[in-house]
Amino acid sequence: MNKLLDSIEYPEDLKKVKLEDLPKLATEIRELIVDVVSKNPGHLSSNLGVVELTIALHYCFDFKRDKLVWDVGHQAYVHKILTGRKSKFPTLRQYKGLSGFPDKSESEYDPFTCGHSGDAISAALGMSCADAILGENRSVVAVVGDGAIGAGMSLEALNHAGDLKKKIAGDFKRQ
Ligand SMILES: Cc1ncc(C[n+]2csc(CCOP(=O)(O)OP(=O)(O)O)c2C)c(N)n1
Repeated sequence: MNKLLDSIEYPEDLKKVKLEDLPKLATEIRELIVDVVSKNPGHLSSNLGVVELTIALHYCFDFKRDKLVWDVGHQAYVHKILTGRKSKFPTLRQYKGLSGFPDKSESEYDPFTCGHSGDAISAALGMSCADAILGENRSVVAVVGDGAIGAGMSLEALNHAGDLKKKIAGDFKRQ
């Protein structure tokens, strides 16, 4: 049977998939992650937990223009698969292969190279402040897990974002 994932390289391909077919696509992405990560160890459950969330984000936003910032970033495998890196996915965390984290040098869809926890909201807020100076009107989304939201930096950044009233969106992942 043909896989939906075979027709998807970039988010513009994803946006052509019918809403009712998205659960099938989520299953195919999970199978790819389990297949690759079982041979080539990396973060498994963190990524299985964000399949639907990542599909929904790329379906609704345009991250060529909008900005998507992951906290820690070890949950970005689905994002990588949907943003032009599916064929390189088997090289994940290998020498000269795909990074296990978002990396600015890897893709225009990675606006922030990360690895530490607690910095996504601050980074997103900084981007939003820069947009205000540049006169850009776009969405900046920070994805923060339940482990990372408790970091002091996350809480400071929430406070800061609330004070500045910038247009950022936080998605708090449930597992
Ligand atoms: C500054 C910093 N401290 C500690 C860590 C170690 N660390 C790795 S993942 C993580 C928390 C992950 O929790 P969550 O964001 O909920 O992700 P998930 O449960 O999906 O793995 C932490 C604290 C880190 N990456 N950066």
